[in-house]
Amino acid sequence: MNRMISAGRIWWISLLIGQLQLAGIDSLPPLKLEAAYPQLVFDRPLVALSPPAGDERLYVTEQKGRILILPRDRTLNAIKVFFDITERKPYIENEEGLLGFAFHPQFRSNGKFYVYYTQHQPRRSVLSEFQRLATSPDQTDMTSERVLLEIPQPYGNHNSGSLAFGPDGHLYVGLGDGGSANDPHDNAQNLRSLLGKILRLDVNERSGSRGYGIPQDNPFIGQGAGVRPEIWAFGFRNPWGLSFDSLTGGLWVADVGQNRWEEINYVIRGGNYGWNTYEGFHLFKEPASAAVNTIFPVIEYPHSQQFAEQAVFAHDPGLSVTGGHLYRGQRLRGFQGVYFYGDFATGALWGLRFENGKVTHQGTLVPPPGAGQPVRNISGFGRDAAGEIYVLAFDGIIYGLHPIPE
Ligand SMILES: [Ca+2]
Repeated sequence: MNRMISAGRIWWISLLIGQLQLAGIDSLPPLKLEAAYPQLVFDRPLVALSPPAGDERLYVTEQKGRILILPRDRTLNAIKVFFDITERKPYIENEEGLLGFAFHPQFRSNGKFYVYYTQHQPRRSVLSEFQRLATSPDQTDMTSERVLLEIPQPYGNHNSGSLAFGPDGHLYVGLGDGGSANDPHDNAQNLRSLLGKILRLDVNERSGSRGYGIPQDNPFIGQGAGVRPEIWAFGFRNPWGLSFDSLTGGLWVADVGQNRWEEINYVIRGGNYGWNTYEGFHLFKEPASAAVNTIFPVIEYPHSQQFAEQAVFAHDPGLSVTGGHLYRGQRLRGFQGVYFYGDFATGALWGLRFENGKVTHQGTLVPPPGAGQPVRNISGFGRDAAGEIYVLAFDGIIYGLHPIPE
């Protein structure tokens, strides 16, 4: 049973895998970042997306509680405030605020969308449905709120809140482990807690007293008293940037590490992604047997070169991963099928290609800003109706990606 092997052996296996995996990885060409909306500066932008059909405008969330509609003409500075809960003060601690946003797949006809935000006294995350105003579709009907779920949060960090609809029409919700450090309550491995999980909900149904339905093929239905049927996958610390590949329907998510390893994961039904027994490929907390059938990341990277000799992949260091999207756009030739991700602390942008269970390409697309240049904290990624990808940063800029002419 592989879960019974010792930490030392895990390390040795990791090193061996590393040598194998380092061998066959090709690089990717560099890109450059340019402000996509040169007239606009945002306050802590986190999510940018276009509605599912018929509207190519980008909607951008700000952590303090607004969703803004950006102009079609990107040279203009006219924005519309679509949604605003800033007076509810969701943003108090650094990782709190309006953290998640997703359009219902039938938004065009039903006007529904979903947000995830922090509230206090008591401290909790709220997952709610809203509807746009029938009479003024670029505004939200603030009386339309329907709370689907309130999740008590023991600490101010690791709230995740990343939302995405899958090709199955269900809403996937990323939840962090509850916060503090080390997952002190072991939430992520506990199937009776919603924390440290990715949930899968049917927003069109109701199940008993719940404000949502439980899809019949969720993996943990009937798995024991108190086991939460909402869970799709578990063992996450702070899943950030939940995203579906628009071509294959594959689910990708970053998981922010503690002190050593950042990771990118490909998520499958019922999967255990290891935390807090593993951080990346590395045993974090004895015993290894506490995490059953751990699925290791697609890729990991270290917090410093100090850990490089234990690394499974040759990869630049960073401190806090930001998950992005898999590219299916048209404008960046040679990047079809590349997953974009970055680091909040260093501002580096990377890409990787993952085929048949192996990383085939990986590279630094945009290096961190040099000494003396402004810091570019990459806080989120955007994707528009054409599948083009944007980088959101706390310098307030929404960046587009451009090839570097040869
Ligand atoms: Ca993991």
